[in-house]
Amino acid sequence: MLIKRPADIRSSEITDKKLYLNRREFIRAAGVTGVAAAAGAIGAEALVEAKGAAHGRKLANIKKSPLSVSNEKINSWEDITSYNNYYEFGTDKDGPEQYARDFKTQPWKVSIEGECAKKGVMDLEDVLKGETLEERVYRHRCVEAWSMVIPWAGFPLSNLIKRCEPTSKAKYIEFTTAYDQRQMIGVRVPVLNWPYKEGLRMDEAMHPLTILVAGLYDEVLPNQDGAPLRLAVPWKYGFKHIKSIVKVKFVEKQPLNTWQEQASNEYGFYANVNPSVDHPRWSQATERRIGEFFRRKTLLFNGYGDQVASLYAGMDLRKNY
Ligand SMILES: Nc1nc2c(c(=O)[nH]1)N[C@H]1C(S)=C(S)[C@@H](COP(=O)(O)O)O[C@H]1N2
Ligand SMILES: [Mo]
Repeated sequence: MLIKRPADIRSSEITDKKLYLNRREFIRAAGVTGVAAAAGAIGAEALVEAKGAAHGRKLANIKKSPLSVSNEKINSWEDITSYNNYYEFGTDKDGPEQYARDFKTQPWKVSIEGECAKKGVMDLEDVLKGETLEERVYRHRCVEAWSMVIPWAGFPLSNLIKRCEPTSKAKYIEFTTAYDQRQMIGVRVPVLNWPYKEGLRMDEAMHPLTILVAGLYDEVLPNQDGAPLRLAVPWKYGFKHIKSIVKVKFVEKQPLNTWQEQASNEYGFYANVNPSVDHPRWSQATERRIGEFFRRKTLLFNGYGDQVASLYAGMDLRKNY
């Protein structure tokens, strides 16, 4: 059964009304075929069981991280794998679960480019080689004002950065998501300027809280959550957490990220969670934790201020949103 939480259908939570296609329009525009399309076209979502991802391969030897948040209830596997933003697989929250199911994440290559000594194409296995995956329970705060608590399995992005040996000109990193018209039905619709891109300043990228994620709970990362490799930067809004990364490029100038390119008055480069800087079309003061009824107050830097506020000392966070 598909669980429709009443607040999920509030139009203010839909990312952008201009961009939003309803299910029927999306199915038509993307030319989706098969059972999912049949179910979608007649609005009978129940035909496609939305139970969250099937359980995948178990990951061994995951160590617990002291950087996890404690004393907060972790969202269920079902919540985390059935309520997703991943526009390459459609703009509905329950779309990625269906449409990303057969996305091929093996073999997978990550291209290392730009201002670094070790340029080249790495196999995913080499990216992961020598890394111990840690369970990092992180708060996730989407710009659409919902949130979750997610037990990622990942390793510090700084480890990969060091292996790439960035030059002194490397001030930022630009990440790029896979783009595959054949497998990603969402990219057939020009809702965003594909491929999806994101960026971090080098000190943000090197911060111990910034991780590359390869698992969820103690299992391989499900496709709808960005398999096989996605970013988690817990003090920033969800859109910074780029999925299915195929390119890491060291650059001198601040790169443009996809949402900023889409609407720069609404989405900035920094995108630090900030309850006092509203999105132009809605308040950012509170959030709805998936699975809870009452809204809760959003915390500055998503509650990670002690660890990250110093990165932005002296910066005007109203201008640098
Ligand atoms: N490539 C890509 N990455 C993406 C997105 C996307 O549409 N495409 N959506 C972002 C947004 S807005 C959020 S909130 C998170 C959601 O991650 P989750 O589905 O694993 O919870 O992924 C982010 N990463
Ligand atoms: Mo988001």
